[in-house]
Amino acid sequence: MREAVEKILSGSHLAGARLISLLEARQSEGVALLKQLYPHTGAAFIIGITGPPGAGKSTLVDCMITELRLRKKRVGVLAIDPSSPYSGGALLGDRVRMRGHELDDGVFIRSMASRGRMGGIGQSTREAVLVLDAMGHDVILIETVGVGQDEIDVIGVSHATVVVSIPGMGDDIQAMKAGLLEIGDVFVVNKADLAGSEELVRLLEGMLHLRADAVSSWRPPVIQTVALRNEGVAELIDACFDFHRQASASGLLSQRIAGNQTAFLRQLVMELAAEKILKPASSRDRLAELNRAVARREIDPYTAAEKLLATFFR
Ligand SMILES: Nc1nc2c(ncn2[C@@H]2O[C@H](COP(=O)(O)OP(=O)(O)OP(=O)(O)O)[C@@H](O)[C@H]2O)c(=O)[nH]1
Ligand SMILES: [Mg+2]
Repeated sequence: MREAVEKILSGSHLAGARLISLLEARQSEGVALLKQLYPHTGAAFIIGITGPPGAGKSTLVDCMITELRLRKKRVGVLAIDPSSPYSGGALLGDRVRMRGHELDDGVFIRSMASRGRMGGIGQSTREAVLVLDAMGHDVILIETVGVGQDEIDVIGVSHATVVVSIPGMGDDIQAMKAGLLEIGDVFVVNKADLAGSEELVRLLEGMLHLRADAVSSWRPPVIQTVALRNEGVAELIDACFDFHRQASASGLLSQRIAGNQTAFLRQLVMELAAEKILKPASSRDRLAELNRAVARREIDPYTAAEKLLATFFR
């Protein structure tokens, strides 16, 4: 155990990858390691990159890695894949597009299934981020598709959120108004080589103008990029660091981190409680018994749940 902890702290890719796999498989051995690593986390700057499928997020992340390496930052990347719960598919796509960094010791890239055994990306992503943090990465990039719960979860672990959009999104922008527009700290109009990018920038700026940020005076910038040609990427990285500086100074960041932490802790408490309550054989028998009574309409499910809990909390 000591050895594994030291390997991870020294940045070993192999040890890091192994631990993330353990955590994904919900092995208690993984949690034991994470407990020891936790005091060594907290230094990384965590950036979530979200946006619709095909917006160029992976291409952009690839450029961001290059730019961050020029600035001597060690970079960890998590690519959250929504489509394939186990492997293959888009995972391969992301690997192929980020392949240029494979031989760079300062870059660690990991693809993760968005829906693990417990459902939802929340926990495994959070745990993987802790591993990447403990490995000594200065910046952690998390790519997720902005289609629903996944990006909401990813905000729950990020310090800054980059929302990527592309010209010609049309109605999608309206949908964005409700969701993604509220969560972005930095906005990117990628594929700025295509027609309609100036219009999209103006539209976004107009909509962002209406956004009320209570805590900070940060005005989310809209940055045009052509990820295919590595254009606008330095500006994007500058904007992320600017946000980090301002949000640190204003207290927004510590407030966000505290909120994220509370959510994590609550989630762990609920999982532990559920396990303690539902796992024992006696509980399973009692549950089956109550279930039969519910089916016969002798008891309603609410009362049944209360009865089961009552045996634990008197
Ligand atoms: N014209 C143009 N095409 C781009 C640009 N950036 C990326 N692309 C292309 O857009 C396509 C999708 O790029 P990805 O990086 O895979 O997009 P993604 O958002 O990661 O896609 P998913 O992970 O599948 O949601 C690829 O064919 C890229 O080559 C750009 O700046 N301009
Ligand atoms: Mg991608």
